[in-house]
Amino acid sequence: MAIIIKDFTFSSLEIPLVTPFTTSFSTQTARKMLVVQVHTEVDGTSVSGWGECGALAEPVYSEEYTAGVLDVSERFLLPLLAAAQRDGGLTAETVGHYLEPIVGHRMAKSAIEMAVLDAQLRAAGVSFKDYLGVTRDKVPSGVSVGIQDSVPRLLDVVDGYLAEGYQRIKLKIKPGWDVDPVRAVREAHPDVPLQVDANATYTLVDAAQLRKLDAYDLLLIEQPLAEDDMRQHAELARVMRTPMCLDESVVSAASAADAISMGAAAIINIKPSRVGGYLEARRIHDIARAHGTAVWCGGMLETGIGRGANAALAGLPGFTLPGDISASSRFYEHDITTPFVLEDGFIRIPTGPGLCEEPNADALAGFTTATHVFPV
Ligand code: OSB
Ligand code: MG
Repeated sequence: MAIIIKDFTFSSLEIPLVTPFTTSFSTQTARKMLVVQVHTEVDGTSVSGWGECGALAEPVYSEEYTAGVLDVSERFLLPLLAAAQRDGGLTAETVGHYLEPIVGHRMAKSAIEMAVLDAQLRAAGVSFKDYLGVTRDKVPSGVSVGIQDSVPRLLDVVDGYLAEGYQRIKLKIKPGWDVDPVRAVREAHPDVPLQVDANATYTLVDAAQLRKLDAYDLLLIEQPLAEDDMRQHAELARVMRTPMCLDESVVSAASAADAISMGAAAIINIKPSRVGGYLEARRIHDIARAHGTAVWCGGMLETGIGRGANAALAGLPGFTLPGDISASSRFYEHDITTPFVLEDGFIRIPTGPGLCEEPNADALAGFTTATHVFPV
């Protein structure tokens, strides 16, 4: 089924967060992001597809940022797709191949591939769940808890999430906010599945401090060291009992294979946007599963566009740990699709055609600060 792409519309959105979200790299009060709509024609019928881009407004989580995504898309990525289309045979599955000449920029590539895949599946009337061959109907929901002003405040926030039914708590940590908050949460909740995420803010010199976390029965420690410190993660993993999990360092199936074979990751956080798209995310799942390495699905404060697609991905059998796939209300009072809700600690996997529900036009317009149309 050949797909003819007419144009891409990139909408710059600014969606307020219900509470500020603080990590080791920034405090966000609103999610500034790009949503992509592709207009296509499939077998003579007009179909549009939707994607969202994981990039933040500033290059503080990875080197990508929203303005850079717009620039590289307009200047390089979409012209490559236009050329591929003239040669014929463009499908969602070949988008990644045609974009390969451009180095990096995986979040930009991911958003583009996502929109094309959504259009293709919508045209075929196939859900992403069925496309992936997922048989589960729902996935367990975890929540990522930002750095708070004080330990008592953190305990209140965690209590609130547990009361809502979240099945696992992830605490953001940084130097000066690590052992004390972890100890406090563990003492208050001896049995809760608990893990930490440092967002690349420590160095191997901090190994003695990080080892103190071994006392709190954590599921994993996520990305304590820098993105390019794969070897150092392997060294740290050898001296810690807490399983090592990588996020930022795993940018592709190839780097996932490296991390596994080096002993740098016992567990991998798979974020489709970080690795260039849902198809590469599935390849990482497959490689990890073949090695017996557990994976779980991370998040980038997705709207309803990405959240449902993440839930479908996390339905694959290698996703054995709860993901950062929370209810929409974790971040947003108003989402741009029907909000995802917690049902006994689970998020339901969407079953409609495509990767997501079409966003509500009024909601989308309400959060849009700029629109950019790129003909292909
Ligand atoms: O490291 O997992 C991360 C959010 C933005 C950037 C990086 C990360 C996160 C989260 C939140 O932890 C995950 C989510 O619930 O979307
Ligand atoms: Mg992380």
